[in-house]
Amino acid sequence: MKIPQPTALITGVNGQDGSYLAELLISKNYRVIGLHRRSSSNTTSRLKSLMDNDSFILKEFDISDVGSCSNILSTYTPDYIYNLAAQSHVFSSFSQPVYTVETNTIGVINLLESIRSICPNTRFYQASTSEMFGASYSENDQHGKYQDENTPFSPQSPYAVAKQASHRFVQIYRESYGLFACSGILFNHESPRRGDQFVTKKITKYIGELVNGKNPHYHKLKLGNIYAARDWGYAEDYVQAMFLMMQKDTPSDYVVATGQSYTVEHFLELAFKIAGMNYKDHVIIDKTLYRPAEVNYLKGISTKAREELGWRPSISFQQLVEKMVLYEISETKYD
Ligand code: NAP
Ligand code: F7E
Repeated sequence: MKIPQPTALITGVNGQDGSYLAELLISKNYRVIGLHRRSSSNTTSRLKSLMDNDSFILKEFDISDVGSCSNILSTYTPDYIYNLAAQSHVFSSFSQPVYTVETNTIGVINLLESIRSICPNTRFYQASTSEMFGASYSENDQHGKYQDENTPFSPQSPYAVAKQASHRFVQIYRESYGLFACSGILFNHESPRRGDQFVTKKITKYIGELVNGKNPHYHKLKLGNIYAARDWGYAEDYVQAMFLMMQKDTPSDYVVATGQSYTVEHFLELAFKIAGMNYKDHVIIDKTLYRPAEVNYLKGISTKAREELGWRPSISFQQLVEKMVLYEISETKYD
C-alpha cells in the first residue's frame, strides 16, 4: 500500500531555518513547497542539496501580498504551513519599521486569513522569538534570571513589536476559529548557514577570512555591544522542535532554548581561541553598531518543550562555536 505523502509549505525557505527544515521534511518523505521571494540575485545557495529532488518544489511568493498568499494556498492546499519568512534583522528594523511590520505582522495575518477561508484544516507554525521578552525576565532560585512561557513580553525593537503582534494573532486565530496554529518562541539559533549580518556569522566569517589570507589589506572586525548575553543554540536542533510542535494533538506555544546564556564577548573569546588567536588583537568597538535599544539578557527555560515534545538540544555552546569556526576556516566548506 502506498503511504500518502504529506505536503508542507515553507515560507522563507532559503533562509537559515527554511533550508534545514526543508531537508528534515524531505527526509521524512514530505512533499515540500518551498517559497522564496523574487530577487535579482541568486539567493538559493542554501538549497543546493534539494534542487534536484522531485519532492521539492520552489515557488516565488511574497508574504506581504495577500493575493500571493491565497493563490499559493488554493493551488497546493497543504497539510502544513511553516511560516519562517520575516525581516529578521533586529538592527535593521529600527531603520525600516513599516516594512518590518508589513512582513512580520501583516504577512502573518495574510496567511491566517487565507487558511481560514481556503484550507481551515491546514496546520500552521509561526516563527516567534525570544526578542518578544526584551527587557523582561523571571527569577527564581533554580534558574536565576530566565524567560519561559509565563514571562511577560517587553519588546525593545520594531522587530520584536511586530513579532509580538503576530504571536498574539496566532493565538487569536487558534482560540476564535479553532485553527491548528502554534508558535515556537525560539531563542537565538546559529549555524554555518546563518546570515552574514548576524553577530556569530560576522565573527566566524572574519576569522575564516583571516586564517585563509582573504583579508589582504588587513582590516579589524568592527562590532557593537559585546556585553549583551544570548541563549545560543544550533539551528538544526531548532527545526526539529518546529516539526515536533506540528505533530501534537492540540496546538500550543513553546519556548525553545538551551538554558545557557553567554555574552557576545564570550562567543568572541572562544571563537578566536579555537583559531589560535586573541580577539583583543583584532576587534574594535564601533558605537554606530549599537542599537537604539538593546536586549541585554536572554536565557530560555524550555521545560515545556522537553516534557511535551521530548525535545532537547544536541550540542553545547562550545560545540556550536567550534562548528561555525571550523566551517569558515575549512578549505572545502561543508554544511
Ligand atoms: P533568515 O535567514 O533571515 O530567513 C528569513 C527568510 O524570509 C529569508 O529567506 C527572506 O528572504 C524571507 N523573506 C523576507 N521577507 C519576505 C517576504 N516579504 N516574503 C517572502 N519571504 C520573505 O531567518 P532565520 O534565521 O532562518 O529565521 C527564520 C524565522 O525565525 C524568521 O521569521 C525569524 O524572524 C525567526 N526567528 C529566528 C531566530 C534565529 O535565531 N535564527 C530566532 C527566533 C525567531 P531573502 O532571502 O530574500 O531575504
Ligand atoms: O545580535 C550584538 C547585538 O543580530 C546579537 C535574530 O535571529 O535572534 C537574532 O537577533 C547581539 C545583540 O541577533 C554586533 O547588539 C554586537 O545584542 O546576531 P544578532 P539578535 O539581535 O539577538 C533573535 C532571537 C531573532 O529573533 C532575530 O531574528 O550581538 N552585536 N555587535 C552585534 N550584532 C550584529 N548583528 N552585528 C554586530 O556587529
